Amino acid sequence: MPDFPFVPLKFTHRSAAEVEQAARTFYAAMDTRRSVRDFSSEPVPRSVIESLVLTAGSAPSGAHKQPWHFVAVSDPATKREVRIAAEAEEKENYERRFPDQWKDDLAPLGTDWHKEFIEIVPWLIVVFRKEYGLEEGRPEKIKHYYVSESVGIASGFLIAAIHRAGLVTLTHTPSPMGFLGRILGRPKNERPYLLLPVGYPAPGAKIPDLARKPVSEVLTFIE
Ligand code: IYR
Repeated sequence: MPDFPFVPLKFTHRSAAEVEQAARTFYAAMDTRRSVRDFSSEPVPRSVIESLVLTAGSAPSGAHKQPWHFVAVSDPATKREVRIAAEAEEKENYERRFPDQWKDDLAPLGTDWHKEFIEIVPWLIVVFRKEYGLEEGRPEKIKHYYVSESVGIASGFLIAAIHRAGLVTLTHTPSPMGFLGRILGRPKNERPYLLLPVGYPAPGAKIPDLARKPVSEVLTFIE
């Protein structure tokens, strides 16, 4: 046994039938999740954001380094600053940087450079990846492992938690998003990863009519 402490796993053994049922129920709940671009300004308590981020932070990570940081913004002036900077980048993307192929692929989503939702929504959660760790008053960098994978998984947990709480979000990646580190005053070891507006949908919100791939297309069994 290793020298570090180990504790017993807390685990409830479920029967095959119970596992079957639980897997189906969770799928049914998750399958109703949709990305939303049309938000209401209805407030969401800060305590909810804290619970959502606790769920995100329960994700596995390389060598348990937890290489993430979350910034939750409700301050109107900061949201405004983020919106102005995001729209400036997106305007450049849509008008000059995106190749035609990319714009064609986005057409079914009905997106453009306008991002009013950044100001309307009660909360923005900005996910940062920590390229390496830094400790108060120490110059050395703490090595982090599999940062993309770890932060991607944590973001997946966060999106699932937002959905299960009864709220909606959008995986928004204004690009390039260096402005988020500057506006939010993050240290040099952090890089912005995702911007998640979190709230309720606007009454009558519409979403694109998209279908998910059938399981036969995304799953291969070798038995
Ligand atoms: N970030 C831009 C463009 C965009 C890119 C992809 I890939 C999408 O799936 C959706 C949007 C925007 O938010 O408009």
